[in-house]
Order: sequence, then structure tokens, then C-alpha cells
Amino acid sequence: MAANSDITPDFDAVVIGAGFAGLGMLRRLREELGMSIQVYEAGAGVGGTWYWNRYPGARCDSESYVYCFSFSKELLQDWNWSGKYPEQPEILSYLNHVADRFDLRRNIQFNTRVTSAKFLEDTNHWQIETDQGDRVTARFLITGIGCISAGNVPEITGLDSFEGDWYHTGSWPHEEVDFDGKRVAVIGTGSSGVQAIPVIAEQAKRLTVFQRTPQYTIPARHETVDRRFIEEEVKPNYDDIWEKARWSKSGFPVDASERSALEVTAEERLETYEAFWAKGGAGFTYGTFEDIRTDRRANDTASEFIRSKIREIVKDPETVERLLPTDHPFGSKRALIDTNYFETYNRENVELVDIRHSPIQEITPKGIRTEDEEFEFDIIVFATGFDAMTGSFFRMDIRGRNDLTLKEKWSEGPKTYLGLQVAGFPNMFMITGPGSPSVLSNMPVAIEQHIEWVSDFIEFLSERSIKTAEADLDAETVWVSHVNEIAEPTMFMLANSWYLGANIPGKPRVFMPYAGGIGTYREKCNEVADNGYEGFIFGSASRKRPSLTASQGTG
Ligand code: NA7
Repeated sequence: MAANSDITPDFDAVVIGAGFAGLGMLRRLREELGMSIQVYEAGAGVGGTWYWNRYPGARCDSESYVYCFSFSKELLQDWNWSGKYPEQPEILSYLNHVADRFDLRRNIQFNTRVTSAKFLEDTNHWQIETDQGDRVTARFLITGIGCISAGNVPEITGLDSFEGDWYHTGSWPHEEVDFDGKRVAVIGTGSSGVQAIPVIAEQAKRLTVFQRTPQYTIPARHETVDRRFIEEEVKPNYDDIWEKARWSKSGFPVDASERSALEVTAEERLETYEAFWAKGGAGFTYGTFEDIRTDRRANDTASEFIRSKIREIVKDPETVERLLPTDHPFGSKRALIDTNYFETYNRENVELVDIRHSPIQEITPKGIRTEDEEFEFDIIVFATGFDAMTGSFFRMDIRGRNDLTLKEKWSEGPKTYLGLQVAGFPNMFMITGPGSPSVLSNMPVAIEQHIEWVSDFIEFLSERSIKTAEADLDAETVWVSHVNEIAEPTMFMLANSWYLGANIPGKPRVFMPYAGGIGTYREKCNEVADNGYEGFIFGSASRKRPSLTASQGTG
């Protein structure tokens, strides 16, 4: 169909979401390209993930000095975090500060959920509709909807009949939940459960944890921020710190170890693990040995070390047995860091129920019934995670060319080019989409790379008066197989994780993020841009073929 390009859309771009991605995208496009932007945000305020995840103990696993935007040197110098790891209320304050400081609110419509987005082939515009009755058009559609934002409350018979209160960690009430004197159940021991359990245990009369899969987790060694480190080593050197983070594997300004766990003596190996355990944090994954992420024998040494720590910390032998992760290697699910997680099981008021061996049968008016036992509760907390990476897209009716829905397009798993675009969905860009390294890295670093790249691309299109850009199907196919090929030799393939969609019944088992590292990914995206955005088809411009190959530049 010939496009009627004379019609002006309501906005240059509609951005969905006002978390890190949406705020950053809005600022960049408005301030640097002078575009008209409308942001729609379902929450009543900015923050995205950090608006919704207010559960007790909610905190980021990235150190605070690199869990922030880098686009403004002044902001970096002015803002002071109080904790080594940023707590949810403080991250929310930070994002509110960003929204105010850069006057972002005037382009954000809150309490508004986008229900549908449809590409109109006659005008080459996107038509966006919301649950508040808005219907607007835009040249570009940009999603900043998060990768882990569609909450998963499992379908357990009887939940409706429960007479107490229940909550999901990902949509926590704004007012404080009072656990004092209450009998509390927590279902799930992922990042959220591992953070919430020790905090709830201190308040509740009785806490029962329902665990399906035992976890490996490393002590965070959370503390107040080291002011001397920030003032003397971080603030004067931020440029170098960001440069290092941007080209790193995981978005942190640290050197990843290049040593093999199998080429050192048993004493050296133990010494290394002990040192990183004592230091705490994500360094255990990247700083110890390179091959624990790819070689099962090397990984076994790390997995066994963590099991030995669990045996050391937890006193009750039966609880130890239930807590030992033996069915998947360390790092095959998201690597966790914690504060007093294993220690919590030494408390008198805490009990661990293994639902792998005695599954939950139903929720009763009074509590939970497993195959072997019945429990009474006042509160049930679902720390059961999210329909990750694709769930937040499928909550909207997104339609590209030929009325094809994104849901149909991704029925066998998400297919994208660079995690940024989908063939058949022109002028739609995803920030932290499936096929990008975002969830495997320090998010703000991944997000800023996307923002910059998308903004540069839009500038390129505008300068050349190109109406539409869309991923070439071949380029997309090559990228999807590249993503699979990179993941194949890693530990990630050896667990039932949300990375693989395994936590959602019926979801296709496909490894969704790009595991090649954030630096390598940046290099590939730059290469695509330098080659005139190869792999994209331009509306009324020549079609460039992709030259990426599955084996090119991995690592
Ligand atoms: P996760 O990491 O997906 O963890 C969810 C937990 O809930 C995990 O222990 C699951 O067990 C458990 N789960 C999920 N469904 C069920 C059912 N039906 N019954 C019992 N237990 C269940 O979510 P989080 O919120 O902790 O963290 C999400 C991400 O947010 C995290 O990775 C960070 O990136 C931030 P399983 O392991 O699947 O057996």
C-alpha cells in the first residue's frame, strides 16, 4: 500500500514506561533531537520496576555508584547514595529526582496503561490506544516496559477462598504491610524471595518458606556506602569507570578473571573462593574463575564451595539437605546475592518446606495444603517471579504489518534483530528487548547503550528523510541463531530458569537474552551502524543485506 506521508502524526514518538528506559529515552529524544514525545506510564509515578517492587528488603544487586544514569556529569557528581547497594526507596527517590531535574513529567501521562499499538500501513504511523481512552499516532513506538515486570501468580486452586491477605512481590502495596505477630508464607526463593525472607522473618511470628528449587546465593556484604571510596576513587574518575563498564562483559567496571578453576591447585582455588565469599557481591561470579560459567567441571568446584558454606552456616541437618542446590549448576539461574539468607533458617520462627517433593495442592481459606501437610497463615507472599522478557509485551495488543500480532510473531519464542527491532514492525524499537544482553548485565549501562543507539538511528533516518526502518527478516534470523549459539555452551542452558521461559507453564523453551556480554554487543551494534545500519530495510530506500555471521566476534 502506498503510504500517505503528508499526514502529520500527533507525536514524533510514543514511549511506553517511565522507568530508567523511558525516562532516559524521553530526555534524549526531546533534548537532543528536539522531538515531540508522549510517555505513557501505568503507575502513578516514575520508577518502573522500582515503583512496583516495594517488598521488604527490595534492593538492587548492582553497587549504587554504577546503578544510575551516566549522561549528566553534574548529576553524577551531585547525587549521593547512602548504601553500598541501593535500596528500593532510594532508587525511587533518585528516579524522581531525575524526572524533576530534567523536567520530564510534563511529557508523561501517569495511571495510563497502553492497551494496543498498531502500525498503520497507509500513513506509516503507529496508532496507540490506552485504557484511559487515548488514541494517538506517532512516527516511532519505543517500549521501555522492562524485562521482568509482568508478575506471575501461579494458578493454584483455592486462592480466591483464602481469608487472609496475599501479595505478589512485584506489585507490592504502597502502605507498609504489617507482619508483626502474623503467620506468614513466602512462596518462591528467587532474588525477591531471598531478599524478602530475612526481613519478614524478623517481623513475623512465624515464617514458612515454600521452596521449589534450592538456591546458590553469595553474601552481598551490604553496608553503608564507603564515602572515602566514592569521593576519592569514584567521583574524580567517573569517565574511566563508565568507559570500563560500557565495554565490560556485565556492565560493571571490574576486571573479569581470566584464570581457569582447573589450572590452579586445590588450595589456591579454595583461597580464591574464600576471598570472594568474604568480599561478597557479584564479584564471585566474574572475579573468581573464567570457566565456572562455561565448563561443568570448573563450575562444580564453585557449586560445591557454596554448598559447603550452606552446610557450615545452617545448623539443622534436615534443613541443610533441603537447601542444598544439587539439580543445577551455580550461575545457571540468575546469580543471587543476599543478606543473612541462609542464617535466617537458624531462627526458631522459620521453617522451610520442600514443595519439589511435596507440592502445593491447594490454597485453603486458612492457608496452604501440600501433599503431606496443612498450614495456617494470615499472609501469603508470592515471590514467584515474572513472565519475563515477553510477558510485558503480550499484555498489549501490538500489531505490525499485515495486522500480524507480536504474540503470533513470537509464538515459538521471541525473534528480534539485536534485541532492538522486530521484522514486520517498522519504526518500533525495544529498550532491553529479548535478544539484548540487558538482564544479564548492570541494567542502566545496558539501557543507556540502547537509548544512545536508537536515538542515533532515529537521527540518521530523520537526516535522510527516511520514513520507515525495519529489521530485515534474514538479519533477524541470523541474530536469533547467534543468540542461541552464544548461550549453548554456557551454564544457562542447564537450569529451568526464567531466562528460558521455564517458569511459565506452556512458554516456549528458548534462551531469551544475549549472553555474549555487553561490550561485545556494543561492538556489534556499532558495526551495524557504521555499515549504514545494515540488516535494516528502509522505507523507499535501498535494502541492505546483513553480513553478521553466527560465529563473528563472540565472547
Ligand atoms: P524468580 O527469580 O523467577 O523466582 C521465582 C521463585 O518462585 C523461584 O524460586 C521459583 O521456583 C518460584 N516459583 C515460581 N513459580 C512457582 C510455582 N508455581 N510454585 C512454587 N514456586 C514457584 O523471580 P524473582 O522475583 O525472585 O526475581 C526476578 C528477577 O527480578 C531477578 O532475577 C532479578 O533480575 C530481579 P523455580 O526456581 O522456578 O523452581
